[in-house]
Formats: sequence, C-alpha cells, structure tokens
Amino acid sequence: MRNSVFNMNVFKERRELLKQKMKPQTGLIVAAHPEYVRNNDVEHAYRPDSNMVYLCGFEEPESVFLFRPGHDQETILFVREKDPFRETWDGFRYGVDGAKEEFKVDATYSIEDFHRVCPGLLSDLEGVYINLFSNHWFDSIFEQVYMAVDGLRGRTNKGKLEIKDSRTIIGEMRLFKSQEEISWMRHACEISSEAHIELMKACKPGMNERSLHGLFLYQIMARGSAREGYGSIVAGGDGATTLHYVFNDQPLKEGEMVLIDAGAEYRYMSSDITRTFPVSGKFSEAQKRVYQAVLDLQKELIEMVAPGMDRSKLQNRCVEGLVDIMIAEKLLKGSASEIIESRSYAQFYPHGVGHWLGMDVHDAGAIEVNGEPRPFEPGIILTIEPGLYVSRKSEGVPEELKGLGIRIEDNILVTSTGHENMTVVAPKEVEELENLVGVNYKD
Ligand SMILES: [Mn+2]
Repeated sequence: MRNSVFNMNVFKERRELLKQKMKPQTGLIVAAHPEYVRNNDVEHAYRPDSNMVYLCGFEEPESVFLFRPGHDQETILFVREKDPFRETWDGFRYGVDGAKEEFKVDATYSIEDFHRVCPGLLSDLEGVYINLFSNHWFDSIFEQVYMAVDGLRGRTNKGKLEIKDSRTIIGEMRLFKSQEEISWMRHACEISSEAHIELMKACKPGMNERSLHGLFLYQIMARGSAREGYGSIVAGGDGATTLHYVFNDQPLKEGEMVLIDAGAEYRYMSSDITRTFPVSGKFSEAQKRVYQAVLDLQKELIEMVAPGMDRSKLQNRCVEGLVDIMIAEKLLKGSASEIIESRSYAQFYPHGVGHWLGMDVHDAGAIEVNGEPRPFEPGIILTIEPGLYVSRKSEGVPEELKGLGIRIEDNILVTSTGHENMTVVAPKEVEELENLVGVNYKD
C-alpha cells in the first residue's frame, strides 16, 4: 500500500469550485496520459498529467476521472486492476477497491470496463468537458464511448452530446493559486534557490556541464523534490545562446559564463529559475557591463508586477530596455523605435518576458481575456526573465560579446498589494556571485 501525499480535501475543494464554473447538466473527464517507451521494454519515468492530479490526485497511467455534478455518483475513477504479476515487476497499484478507499471517490471501475460503463454515465448529460487530440490512448477509448452514447440517446430524442474544451475551464482555476498551492510553490522555489547556490559554489573551469546538472538533481532530491520541473539547461559559453539547449555535455571554460535554467517540482508545483555567472567566479569588464544592464532591467520589471499590470505592458518595457542595451553595446544600429518596429532585436532576444507558472512550467490559463491582455490578480504566479543572447555566429557585433548568453529569471507571486519574489534567495548581484562561485575550492 502507498499513501497519497495529498489530503483528499484538497481535491474536494477544487471540485466544488469547478462545479460553479461548469454549465448545468454537464460532466467533465480528465485522463492519464500514456507511458512512453524509452528503449526496448523500458519506459520513460512517468510524470502524471497535471489536470488529472489537480482534480483527483490519482497518479497511475491508464486511468480516467469522470466528474458529474448533481448525480448520486458524482466522482468516478476508472483504474487499472490489481495484478500481482505486474506489481511484482512494476510496483504497487491501487486497483478498483484501493482507489475508491484512498481517493475518496463515489465509485471506481476497472479501466477495462470503460467503454461499457461510461456511456450510461454520460447519456443523460447535455455536454461533457474533455481534452481531445492530445492523448492518443484516451482518444482511442473515448471514440467507442461517444458512439455508444449516441446510440443510447437516439432512442430518447436527445441531440448529440456536446463536446467542450476542458483545458480552458480547468486552466482558469489553475491560474489562481490557493494558499496551500502557494506554500508548495514557495517550497519548490526555496529548495531550487538553495540548489542554485550549491551549483555556484561547486562550479569551476574544466568541470563538465553534466556535473552541474547532476548536482542540481542531487540537491533538489535531497531536499524532498520528486523531480526537476522540466529538462534543466546547463549551458556554458556559446551554448547559452541556444534557448532550449539540451545537450549539457560540454566542459565549462575559464573566461566564459554559464547559464543554468533549472527548477524543482514539489507537490506538482514547479519552480523555474535561471542564473548566469562566470565559470571562474570573475566577470570580465564586458560580461559585467552587459550582465548588470540586464539585471537592472530584470529588477525594474519585477517591481512593475502588481494587480492590474499585464504581460503585454511588461513585454513592451522588456523590449525597450533590451533594445537600449543593444544600442549601447553596438549590437544594433539605428533608433530604438526603428529597431522595435522592424523587430531586428529578436535576433538577440527572441522570447517573451515570462509565463504563468504552476503545475506545468509553462502553466495553464489564458493570457488574454476577451481579446485583451489579462490584468494580473492576486494568486497568479509568473516568471520574469529578460535575456540577451549573442551567438558566436553573429556578424557585425563586437568581438568581446560573441558567445555571450545571459538570462536572469525569478518566480513572482502577484499579491493584493504588489508582488512577492519567491526566488529571492538565489543570488544574482555581481558581487554576490563573485564571492560565491567556486567557493568550495577556496581555503
Ligand atoms: Mn521560464
């Protein structure tokens, strides 16, 4: 037997809120996504679907949760059956009875019976919220159910079961974090920040990027994190100018900077921190000048975060600030307005100022409402991450800036009075970094 890390009241409260957002006479389905083969008979480590975990906390593959407000059986889980043979190999399964007991739902069935049982549970509804076309396993089992529902309704003069998008309605909920979710995120941010500090202390020229990645995993897992929230980026020198650098396998060189974009997941809340610092612990003049300019801008952007602010205003200020740096550093010629108009800045800054943060690193929730940028409200968590990237291949740029990639990223909670920087523990000032980097090797 395994016990869930969650108190089941969390899911009950979330479902009560969801109920108020659903149209009358509708149901909602979330499904586990499938396992993926890594090689031969080995699968990739399984990380459950965020919406599935959000609404019922069930973490096994081959499971479906059905929510039918107003019915006697309101909460229903379809799960894998107990299987002593498979459990000997792959580990514990709750099974039909265990899932009902532990996850406090009204009814559970074997997933093998989904196509037989589910049609009857949907046939009297007007519509169902569902996420189709992103989960081939679920799409294939739902197709049969949908046809069977049609058959049942044909005899009752009911029209077709209306299909609605579940991601929108759940995304609206996930965007606003509860006090408990904020406390889990705070923990994810704290342990990630502490891990970044340990990486700074352990960094030295000649070390491989992979060593720092491994150290990050050790530091967060030793602090209770289940896994990284996304594939960590450890990119020395020119590697940092590739935005989603995935190789993490090059030696770190004296004189270069290293960019580390890594965050821990705790209770399914993911932190997302980026720090950039000199491999040797000492900034060159050019590195220091550009870094300080990006840092000043990042701090200014964080100060702007408050209720009523929106991502579009932050993005505009971010672009303006970075374009000023690009002109001062002779990366681009011309006036700021021409550069912004032509978007020529995008070769050195091709991404956004930040994104929602939560169970997914790029979290659910619309960034626009009725065609307008969504004003920030308390309980939203977002990243602020300006960056400047000068590839070695860039032409017509100062030699001293070639191969320089800088991004500084913090995780910001919108509060009723302004904001809270949840990753403030991770150092980013020039002097702090110079004092910390490589300190493990100093007497
Ligand atoms: Mn990010």
